[in-house]
Amino acid sequence: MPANLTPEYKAAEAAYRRTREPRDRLERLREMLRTIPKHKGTEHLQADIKVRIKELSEELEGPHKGAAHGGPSYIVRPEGAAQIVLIGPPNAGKSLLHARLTGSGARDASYAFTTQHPEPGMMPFEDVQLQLIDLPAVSPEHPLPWLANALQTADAALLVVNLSEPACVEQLQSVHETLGEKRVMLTEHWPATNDAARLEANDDDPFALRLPALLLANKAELVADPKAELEALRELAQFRYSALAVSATTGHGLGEIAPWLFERLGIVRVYTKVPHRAPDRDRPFTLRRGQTVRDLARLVHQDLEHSLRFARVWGRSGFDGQQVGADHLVADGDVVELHS
Ligand SMILES: Nc1nc2c(ncn2[C@@H]2O[C@H](COP(=O)(O)OP(=O)(O)O)[C@@H](O)[C@H]2O)c(=O)[nH]1
Ligand SMILES: [Mg+2]
Repeated sequence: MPANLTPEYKAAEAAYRRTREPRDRLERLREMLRTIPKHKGTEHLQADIKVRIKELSEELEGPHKGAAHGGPSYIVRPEGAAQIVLIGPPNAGKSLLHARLTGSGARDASYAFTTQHPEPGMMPFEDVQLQLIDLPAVSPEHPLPWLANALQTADAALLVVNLSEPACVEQLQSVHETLGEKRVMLTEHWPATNDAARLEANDDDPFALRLPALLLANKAELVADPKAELEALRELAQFRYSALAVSATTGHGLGEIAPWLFERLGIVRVYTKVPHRAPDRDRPFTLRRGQTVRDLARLVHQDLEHSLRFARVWGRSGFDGQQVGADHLVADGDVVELHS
């Protein structure tokens, strides 16, 4: 990182890292370019910022052939409790897994084989939804110039491999290399809290992206001893991700995926209520471990964050009806009454 960056630039960069909405990101990038000290030491970074601005503005403004309204087709607006991407070599079963997990069963494998751009879908877990995005294969043969931008909105990745494929080790290596060239790193480390996620992203490189990953060893029904095979793969490929042996065809192991993600992402469901009324149990607000009543207020309504006086909490994070302040940490299943 260039040494003499100004506080103004650093603030712009921090704002960029915090932002997920693509248009806001573009704004922040322009702010970074505007504020970066223009000297020799920052030339590389300036060039990087310009490339990102170009890519993102083309993505947002350029009409795409495939897109219905000429809008963005490669960046999927986050919906639900978290956004998770399916990443892996060709033919690993990403699209079939996507179809099975999101219930978009209409798409058969012959169609899925032609995955060309991100395909969103929702994977239900209890009363929340996780957004699952099917992606084209990540391999040197199929360059995806938009991939780094498309991954910026993701919270995590499911790294899918074909356990019965003899070239699996090489394929994994090639996925890692291809992502690495785009400064995307998959990590076995899932941040314990929302704040930790932000701090860990605080790398020297503002464009480096670290995505927590769970490895899915798919087509497990094709091998005699999936457990042993998976351990052998772990040895050979030297990965440290948590891994599940699954089969998109038989459905084996698929039920474990959503609960695993829910837990490791630290998703926290909060049900709101108004005084003297029953809580709204239909649709929880979803936050992350480490978030507070203030974060909830912001989710409910922008203005509420500032007008909030106190809250009452029922559930794990407080005794029944306990009065708490804005900094109170919320816990999964809490019922919260916001008072402004
Ligand atoms: N035997 C078996 N075949 C699978 C499994 N999952 C996917 N397939 C098949 O593998 C091929 C590639 O699947 P696809 O989902 O298109 O892979 P993608 O390229 O990673 O999206 C298709 O013929 C699928 O039917 C599985 O768990 N077991
Ligand atoms: Mg596919």
